Amino acid sequence: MKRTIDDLALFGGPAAFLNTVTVGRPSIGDRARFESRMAWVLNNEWLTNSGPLVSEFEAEVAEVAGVRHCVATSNATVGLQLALHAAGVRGEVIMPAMTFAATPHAAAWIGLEPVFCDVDPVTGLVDPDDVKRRITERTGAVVGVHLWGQVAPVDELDRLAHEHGLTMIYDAAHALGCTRDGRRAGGFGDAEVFSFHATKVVTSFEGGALVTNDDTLAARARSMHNFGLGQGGQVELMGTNAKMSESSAAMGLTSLDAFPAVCEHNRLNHDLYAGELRGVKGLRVHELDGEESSNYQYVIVSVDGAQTGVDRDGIIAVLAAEQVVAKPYFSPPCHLMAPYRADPPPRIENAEWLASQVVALPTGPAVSSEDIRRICDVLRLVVANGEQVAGRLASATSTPT
Ligand code: T4K
Repeated sequence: MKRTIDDLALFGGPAAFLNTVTVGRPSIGDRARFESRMAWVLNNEWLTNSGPLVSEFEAEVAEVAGVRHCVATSNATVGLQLALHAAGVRGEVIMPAMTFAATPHAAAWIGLEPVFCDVDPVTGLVDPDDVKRRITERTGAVVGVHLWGQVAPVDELDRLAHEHGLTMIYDAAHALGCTRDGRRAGGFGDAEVFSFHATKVVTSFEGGALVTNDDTLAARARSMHNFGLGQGGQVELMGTNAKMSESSAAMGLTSLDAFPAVCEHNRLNHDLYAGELRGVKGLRVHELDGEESSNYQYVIVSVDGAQTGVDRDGIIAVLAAEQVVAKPYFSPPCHLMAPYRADPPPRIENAEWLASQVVALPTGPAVSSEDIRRICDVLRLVVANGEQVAGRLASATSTPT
């Protein structure tokens, strides 16, 4: 255990971990089961284009989400494009500034115009009142984001979209298995899109899924994700190639098998972090509503630099030296990213404030209780000596090499 800041790896001590502990380690599930599924795929010689494992994966995701339709995609970014395109959206798309770049990219890449709105300062979820303020005659859709395993205020957003005749899509990349008022993410708005990227709670290597209860939208999306081909094999719609492969579905099914156990492991990890960091001045573990279900795939901590003495980026640097990869999900907010930054940029206050403070700490099946205790030991030591650590960090970065 480290006793003084000289023991920190950044200042010459041994690293707390021999092997990197990181945010985003994949939940691959039972490896033997994956290998047998892959052997089956190879024997079957059907690798993509709506194969049997993709169909099975779609049925399982639809069941988890409690929806009628699921179209598996190659990733969530194209899934969002597919949703917006299949719904015929034009013009501006309102979305929170506090999200991953994929949300605005998906819209901008197909010629739509992202318009960023603010979020709730506590939950980080999209603020429906600010969405309302930003609706113009050019608005075509709203994209709500279910951030960090919490479901956005869907009733307010769905109502707003309905009143203004807008398409309502949810970026549900973080929200498989999560609920709002006991209702699972999946059936809200016109469509929702999950991510099954390597770093997500269920992974298919790369992958996503558009889910909906809208029969027409589902049929259009299914055709469009396969070049716009119709039942008869003729091109009927303008489409793209957004298909999931059989190998991805083999991984997705195996990862899904482990999903309940992984959620439980993540919940225990989250609670352990909260307990270990309770009372540490300036560090706050983001709480999730205990009445709702969550996959707990991110453990988010807010760092109030005025209290800790060392800011969020300093803490990330200290942890990195200890072989702990923590990530600032999501910083900067999207309206300050190069492709979207106006001159001068608008102020989107809550999103900016949150983005300057938040850091995601390692969790997932590869992260044990012992790992978490060791990470929290480092954090407590850093905060107890915040100004000294910040001073030494500053002189280390200003020393010419
Ligand atoms: N909407 C939202 C709100 C999202 O958060 C995302 C994706 C999307 C939409 C789009 O979904 P996809 O189109 O990707 O399906 C990662 C992911 O690439 C991205 O999918 C994810 N959100 C975002 C939050 O995180 P990076 O740049 O932080 O990834 P990277 O490569 O730095 O990985 C993070 C850590 O994960 C690494 O330090 C180590 C670990 N890792 C990563 C990979 C890829 C592994 O252990 N194994 C791996 O294979 O963006």
